[in-house]
Amino acid sequence: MQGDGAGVDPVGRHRYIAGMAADADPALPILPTLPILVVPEPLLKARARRVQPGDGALIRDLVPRMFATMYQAPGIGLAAPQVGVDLRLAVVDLMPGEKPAPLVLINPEILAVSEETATREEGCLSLPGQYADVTRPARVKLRYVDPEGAGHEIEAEGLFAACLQHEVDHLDGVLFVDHLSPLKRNMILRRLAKERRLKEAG
Ligand code: K2U
Ligand code: ZN
Repeated sequence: MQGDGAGVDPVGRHRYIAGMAADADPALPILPTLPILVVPEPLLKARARRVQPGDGALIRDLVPRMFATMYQAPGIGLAAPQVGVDLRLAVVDLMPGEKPAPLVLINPEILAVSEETATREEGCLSLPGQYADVTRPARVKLRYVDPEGAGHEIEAEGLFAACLQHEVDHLDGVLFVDHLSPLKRNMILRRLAKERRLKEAG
């Protein structure tokens, strides 16, 4: 598919990103979203495998669905393991509402982090309803490959830096609760387990 790198054509990109704009052609297929895995799914704790050249077709199909899933959640980041796919791939869009700026991160690597740290409340689509203050390096340098195979190196700070680290963590089987004290981590995991039991009890 031709496109702007997010794996879809520019017109289609606007429509599926903006949630099928009013002028969308009703015949356009609505991209099915994917189920988001919730803790304690084992895949969320595993190290994902690197994307290989042979994964092109899978990525072209998966990336638009991951964006559709992320926008619907809503979220500003989503990692492939969260939708059950064992690949070092994540999508990010910090401004889904205003001017979408979708970013596809293939085999992302954090090259450097600042000494300075920043603390902000984080959530996670795989730990629904759970939030806690997480301290991370304030600035990061990230290397990644885009769907066209081009390499990139970017520097990020603020929410962007937190999001990039949060998504790369997912590819290493690390969740934001793993950065908390054992007490706080266990509190959140116990709350999730209780909510799951109540939901299953109906
Ligand atoms: O990976 C995910 O689970 C989506 C995360 C990404 C994220 C977490 C913490 C800090 C930045 C990004 C979020 O659930 S997306 C929801 C969200 C929206 C706005 C600001 C922070 C989190
Ligand atoms: Zn998350």
